[in-house]
Amino acid sequence: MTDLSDIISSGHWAVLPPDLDPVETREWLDALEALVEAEGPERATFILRKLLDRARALRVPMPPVLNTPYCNTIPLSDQPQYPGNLDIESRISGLVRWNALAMVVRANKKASELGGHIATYASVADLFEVGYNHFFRAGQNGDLVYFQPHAAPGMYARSYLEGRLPEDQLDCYRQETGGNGLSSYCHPWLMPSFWQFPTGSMGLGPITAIYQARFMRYLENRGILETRGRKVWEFVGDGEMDEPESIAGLSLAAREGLDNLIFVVNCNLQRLDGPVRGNGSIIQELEGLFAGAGWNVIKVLWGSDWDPLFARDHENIILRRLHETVDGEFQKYAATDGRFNRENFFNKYPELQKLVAHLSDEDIDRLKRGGHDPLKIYAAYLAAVDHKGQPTVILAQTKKGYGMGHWGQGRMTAHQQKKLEDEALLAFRDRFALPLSDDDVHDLRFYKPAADSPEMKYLHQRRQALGGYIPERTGKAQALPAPALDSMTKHLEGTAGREQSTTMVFVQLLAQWLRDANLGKRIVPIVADEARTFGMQALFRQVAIYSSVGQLYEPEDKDELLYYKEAKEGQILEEGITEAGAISSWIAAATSYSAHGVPMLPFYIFYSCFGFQRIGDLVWAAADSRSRGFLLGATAGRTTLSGEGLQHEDGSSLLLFSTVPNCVAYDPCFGYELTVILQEGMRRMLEQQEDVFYYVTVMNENYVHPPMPEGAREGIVRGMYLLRSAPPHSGGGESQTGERRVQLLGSGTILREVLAAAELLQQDWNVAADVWSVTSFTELRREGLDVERWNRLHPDAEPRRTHVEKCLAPGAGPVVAATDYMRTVGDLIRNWVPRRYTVLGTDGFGRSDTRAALRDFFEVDRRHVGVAALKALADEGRIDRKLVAHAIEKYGIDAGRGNPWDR
Ligand SMILES: Cc1ncc(C[n+]2csc(CCOP(=O)(O)OP(=O)(O)O)c2C)c(N)n1
Repeated sequence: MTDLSDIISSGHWAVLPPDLDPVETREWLDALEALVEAEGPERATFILRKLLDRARALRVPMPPVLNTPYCNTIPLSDQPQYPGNLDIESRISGLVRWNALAMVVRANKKASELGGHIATYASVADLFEVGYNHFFRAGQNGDLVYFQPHAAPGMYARSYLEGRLPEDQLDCYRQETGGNGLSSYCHPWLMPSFWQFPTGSMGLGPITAIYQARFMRYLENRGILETRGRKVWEFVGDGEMDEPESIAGLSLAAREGLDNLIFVVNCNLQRLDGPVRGNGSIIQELEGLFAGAGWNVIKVLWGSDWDPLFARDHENIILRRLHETVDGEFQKYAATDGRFNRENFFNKYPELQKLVAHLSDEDIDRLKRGGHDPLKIYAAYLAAVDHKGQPTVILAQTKKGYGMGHWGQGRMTAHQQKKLEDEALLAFRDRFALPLSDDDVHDLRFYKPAADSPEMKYLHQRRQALGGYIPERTGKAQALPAPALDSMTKHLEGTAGREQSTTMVFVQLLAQWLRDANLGKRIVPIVADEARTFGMQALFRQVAIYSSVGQLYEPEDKDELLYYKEAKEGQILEEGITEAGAISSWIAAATSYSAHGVPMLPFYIFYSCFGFQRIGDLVWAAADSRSRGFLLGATAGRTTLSGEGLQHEDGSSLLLFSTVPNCVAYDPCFGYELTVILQEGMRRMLEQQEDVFYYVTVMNENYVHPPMPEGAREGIVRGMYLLRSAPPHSGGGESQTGERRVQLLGSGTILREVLAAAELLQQDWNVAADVWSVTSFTELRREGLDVERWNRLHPDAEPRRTHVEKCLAPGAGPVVAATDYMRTVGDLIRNWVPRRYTVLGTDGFGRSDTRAALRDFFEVDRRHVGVAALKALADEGRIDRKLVAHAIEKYGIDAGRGNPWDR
């Protein structure tokens, strides 16, 4: 008999090493069997551990222990009774398959550019159907299912049978602009009462599902919501497991013992272009990966009709043959018929040939892979649901394009297949015994049985038993009152000569809100190992760091007031160095109002450079998910984080965040601006329940903060307000109004340079400068575009004016803007600036130096702002051009040096 461990340890395609002393081997095995029989498996585990320890000490090379044979993890003897009606379920499944296929093919008959996928759902259909009929519990106390994105047609088709989507909507698959469409993939933004979790971008489903499961534990441990018993189901493709994000959270899931998490990997062995691991075995590889990370692994590889073959295979010849077979070859067997399989797979060894001698070629053709057999799937799901202490992954082997015959099944091109001719459709009908006439098939008619048919009754009964229908998304939760602005007066009154950074203002506000009786509990502070960088260590003690096991050690700094405190009910999510993990946590918290009916308010603070630029696709997923919460880009700007250099200094995050339609971005300079912005954000997200989220920059530069000017609130929120009016003319020379006057715009810390430039202009050149604080170029642009569009579409109406125009039109003189970001940021409002407009910014590579040197280098300091203003006045003919040259000389500016972005 072939020894299993030899098969596995020798790789899945290598030849077995010979057994040099079979009698001795037998004795060892007999001893083990006797031990298990007499004293049970726990005792056997103990002995094996002892043996392994001894072997290690004797330097015996260890066999790989993370892989098991290429067969089902759950033996037939442990398989539970199937609780459903297999016959009816199979008919329902066939109908869902048909309607999904018809929907895609109909859309592509209309316009082939619409696209869509058939083969993914065809492979995963049975995995979903068992879930729908027996496991997925609906409602806000139910399970959370992350759907494999390219299987979306199947979810629409099932919802159609369930009466949740009308037929005319099925006919609008991928035709959304008319308002009645079905989105290509799972997009809550586009179908807000249907999809919960956006998974269309590969890899984001797995990582966000893991952090969702962890967040549910957090809610439970903090006493906010009972989540026990609820499961997170994540359906992922085997190709999708290539994504770094897919595997990024695996060890966290195991470390946290997330037995509320079940991954189902649809191992159809193919991705888009071809096999996932043509020359290897993706299932064995994933088994090792998940087991190594500490997961419970259940392999569902072969259907029930393989059971008798395995039972008769006393020589393990099937396994030997399976382990020789690489995935590229398995794919070929999926794409070919029973005869080919017999000749090429089974006839390789006479013993194997004999094992299937009683089967016809058709029987061999029908041998199922485990992921297509409800009995095997059910057994795996039940074991996963019952498993304690670890997350479970189910590796389900399927065929891509299952049931699509030689038009699709196992074909290299299966993924892209979205058009099928009549012949293929008729074969599909026959394959799944669908109650359709040839005409029905030809016309691609959707099929829904009568309401009182056994299928429909069964389908509804099963869903009712599981609490309702999924997917379903809730958009509203209890509104939470935002703390009033007058509870924050400390930060509105300025710092009275004391220097402070906006990061510190934020941390103080956060500490205050954490003590708020209504809101405090709902706040979720999140960091990716940067709390100390942002001066947040006081919060360690105030609200503690969340740890599912509390604190099992005495922290090194226990004697200090603000020691590193971990606690089971801790509030801070200290994610470690994983921006992808931290934003995934943030998404879970920011969508808790929907997924759990419990609004939470996450504040994730990070190095702004490691924000969008690092995890931009997750930000889009957050937006799609209708997240509500705050992202704080700290140490923001190209020149404020002076010493850190090229990969730390951010000059583009505001621009990048502004590309996301429901992200509201601000770049405040002063504490009162930040306070107003955060308060307004809370009001919109918590009270008004608007589906927006905020990106706000905070800086580490210390300076004095003035009190909030009277009436500035509205302008701060809209994006721009007058901060400093030029003092009245002090007499002598020409009039300042009109002639020697400029409008200066600044944001973030560069606003202070702009204010200083106004002083220089006044003192050195007798130029009056009004200074505008621009808290958000991006919001000004949004409003500008909105007004512009309205005017375009209402040519006969009184034209509306943008906030920028309203602010700047009454003033005089050219306009100059400076920010700590690329010039494009200042340029965002160019359309509505009513006069000559010059923009300064920090285009180029970041580098290390002092702030003063960097602002000189990027040409955004007070001197450069002053020179830009003088140049604009000269171009307008309002001052002598020579003054500009004088200024350049006076300020020691080297006009001969190259552009900062070239250096
Ligand atoms: C981030 C990302 N990259 C690429 C794609 C394009 N894409 C869509 S499906 C697919 C192949 C998926 O293969 P697999 O995960 O094995 O799923 P299957 O359809 O085979 O079940 C690819 C590359 C995507 N959706 N997202």
